Amino acid sequence: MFPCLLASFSFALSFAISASAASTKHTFRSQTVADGSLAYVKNSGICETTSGVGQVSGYINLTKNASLWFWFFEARSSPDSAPLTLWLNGGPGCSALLGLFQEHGPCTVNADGKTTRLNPYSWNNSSNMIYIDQPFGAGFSTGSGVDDTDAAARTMWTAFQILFESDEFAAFRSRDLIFATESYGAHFGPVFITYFNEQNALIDNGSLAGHKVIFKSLMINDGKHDPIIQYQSLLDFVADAPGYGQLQTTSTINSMSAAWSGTAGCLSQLQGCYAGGKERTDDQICTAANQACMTGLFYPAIRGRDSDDLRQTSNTLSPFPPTYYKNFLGLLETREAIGAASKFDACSNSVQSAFNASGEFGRTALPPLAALANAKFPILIWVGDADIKANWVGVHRAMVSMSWYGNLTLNNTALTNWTIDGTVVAQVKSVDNFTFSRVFGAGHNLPAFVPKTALQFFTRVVQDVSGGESNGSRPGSQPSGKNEAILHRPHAFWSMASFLLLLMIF
Ligand SMILES: *[C@@H]1O[C@H](CO)[C@@H](O)[C@H](O)[C@H]1NC(C)=O
Ligand SMILES: *[C@@H]1O[C@H](CO)[C@@H](O)[C@H](O)[C@H]1NC(C)=O
Ligand SMILES: *[C@@H]1O[C@H](CO)[C@@H](O)[C@H](O)[C@H]1NC(C)=O
Ligand SMILES: *[C@@H]1O[C@H](CO)[C@@H](O)[C@H](O)[C@H]1NC(C)=O
Ligand SMILES: *[C@@H]1O[C@H](CO)[C@@H](O)[C@H](O)[C@H]1NC(C)=O
Ligand SMILES: *[C@@H]1O[C@H](CO)[C@@H](O)[C@H](O)[C@H]1NC(C)=O
Ligand SMILES: *[C@@H]1O[C@H](CO)[C@@H](O)[C@H](O)[C@H]1NC(C)=O
Ligand SMILES: *[C@@H]1O[C@H](CO)[C@@H](O)[C@H](O)[C@H]1NC(C)=O
Ligand SMILES: *[C@@H]1O[C@H](CO)[C@@H](O)[C@H](O)[C@H]1NC(C)=O
Ligand SMILES: *[C@@H]1O[C@H](CO)[C@@H](O)[C@H](O)[C@H]1NC(C)=O
Ligand SMILES: CC(=O)N[C@H]1CO[C@H](CO)[C@@H](O)[C@@H]1O
Repeated sequence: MFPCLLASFSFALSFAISASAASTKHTFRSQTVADGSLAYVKNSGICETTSGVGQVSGYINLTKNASLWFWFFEARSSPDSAPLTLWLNGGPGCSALLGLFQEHGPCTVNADGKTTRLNPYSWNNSSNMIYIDQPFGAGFSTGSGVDDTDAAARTMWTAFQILFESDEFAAFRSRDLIFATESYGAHFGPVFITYFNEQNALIDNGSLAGHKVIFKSLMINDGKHDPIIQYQSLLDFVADAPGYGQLQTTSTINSMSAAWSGTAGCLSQLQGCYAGGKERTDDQICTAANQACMTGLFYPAIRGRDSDDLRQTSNTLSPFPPTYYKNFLGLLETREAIGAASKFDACSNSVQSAFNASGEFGRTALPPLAALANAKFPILIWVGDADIKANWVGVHRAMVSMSWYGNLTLNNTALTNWTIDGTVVAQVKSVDNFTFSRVFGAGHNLPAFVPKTALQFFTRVVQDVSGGESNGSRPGSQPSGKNEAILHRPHAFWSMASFLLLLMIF
């Protein structure tokens, strides 16, 4: 991987958890982005304590007063060839550190809020990982002023320009990149990748100078893709959540139904919003439409239950996943060690309000996703079966009704059981490079509930982007044998149910 880190490995081991090493601050000043810089620390010894595994944490400064916080972890094996995965949480305005500490990062914070333990199912077992708090104001990030996904995409592009310009991250310019996100990330993922591809094309034809940022794969769990389809699916899901049954009383369901289809109801207001497309003059219509749907459908749908996990009640004193990481990030020692200068805001209300006011909550995120699917861009859409908020019935309906060549085939393809060690953990179906999965026993923050299953899915995506390069020294590589040629052909993985079963028993 990047030479400086490699070179520092021998002593990284010894100073891994020493505070003095963590206080060594590095600065990189961009020559291309005015006021652009990186301010970071290396090998803080926080969270990833596996010896020899490097990390970098700090700020990507885009202007004098606006910075994105990032936390990078090397892959636990083959970091110099493993892909780089970008993880973003949703919200909008929620920190990527939710994903890091609650879902799939190198460590989990213990109940004392002060100590951590290694996560054997960390995604850096298979890939280099970079967690970024965005937009401005989320997590440890500073600044403000981003109120929609288009603006967030431009910011992230600039952030990658600064990262790739630096010696610290230069080695990743040509690396396979994976985009992984959840929930509101259903907006971020498709829009960011589409914008990056447009920028890449401008670089290719000589009209823009910069580093190309080429994502090879997109994975979205529990996505909020489309208000009309997903508010409607709340009705169906609450009436009969597959495998769990009816979630609310019949009278609640009837009132939701009235709120959905009534005059000036959720549906007709959303249709008014959709009719305006992305016109900012319609922002207020979209904001109001979403609010009507929240009141009329969402709140009744989750009454008495945890919106993120139907198996938990709303008044649980200590809901799963726990939030001990907030105490940990509140400690001055932690913040000093990792180079965080600002206060941590797990989910920023001001970002929420800004996006709310921009009307984006009432708008569909499907068109750019459909265009990527139509271009056979590798996509994994996976959903925890116990999530109410972005339930799998609605996400599935969104995927089969969006405009792309595979929608009817996907609809007509049955879900196939996916087994780990003899237990059915998920159901899967694919059309070429597009895969949909319903994951059993998981709520909204999917990997938090089923870390082992999630790592297996993730490792599969990593192998897909790595193509036939997979070999015995790579995490999760397949045993050699007569299936190898097929297994190493990227899109064949998911579409062949019989192989899936076979594969999952490695
Ligand atoms: C970058 O931003 C961080 C956080 O706001 C700040 O602490 C740091 O001084 C900035 N560094 C540079 C070089 O601008
Ligand atoms: C950041 O600084 C710019 C001018 O450099 C100013 O326009 C903007 O309002 C500032 N934003 C914040 C959040 O302070
Ligand atoms: C580069 O491509 C963009 C669109 O992809 C186009 O608008 C622009 O005119 C092209 N520039 C050149 C120099 O070809
Ligand atoms: C969104 O805006 C509406 C209308 O102003 C308001 O009622 C609602 O509380 C806002 N929601 C959020 C999450 O900011
Ligand atoms: C499926 O996608 C096609 C475009 O390929 C579109 O014309 C059609 O309306 C879509 N089907 C549904 C059910 O939405
Ligand atoms: C999708 O499949 C379901 C049955 O599983 C069927 O009722 C529905 O009409 C199909 N939708 C389309 C657009 O073909
Ligand atoms: C899939 O798994 C479920 C749950 O274990 C089981 O009930 C069902 O029979 C399985 N279906 C097939 C085709 O094996
Ligand atoms: C799947 O994606 C890979 C990598 O982008 C591409 O080479 C391949 O052609 C795609 N598969 C299909 C069936 O389009
Ligand atoms: C296996 O992969 C590793 C890391 O990508 C590489 O260093 C090694 O040369 C590969 N071995 C073979 C036999 O291809
Ligand atoms: C982590 O990767 C190693 C190979 O590099 C593999 O043996 C191990 O099974 C992986 N751990 C998990 C939990 O998948
Ligand atoms: C490949 C690799 O580094 N695997 C590690 C996975 O994480 C556990 C710690 O939880 C390590 O013991 C393994 O070595």
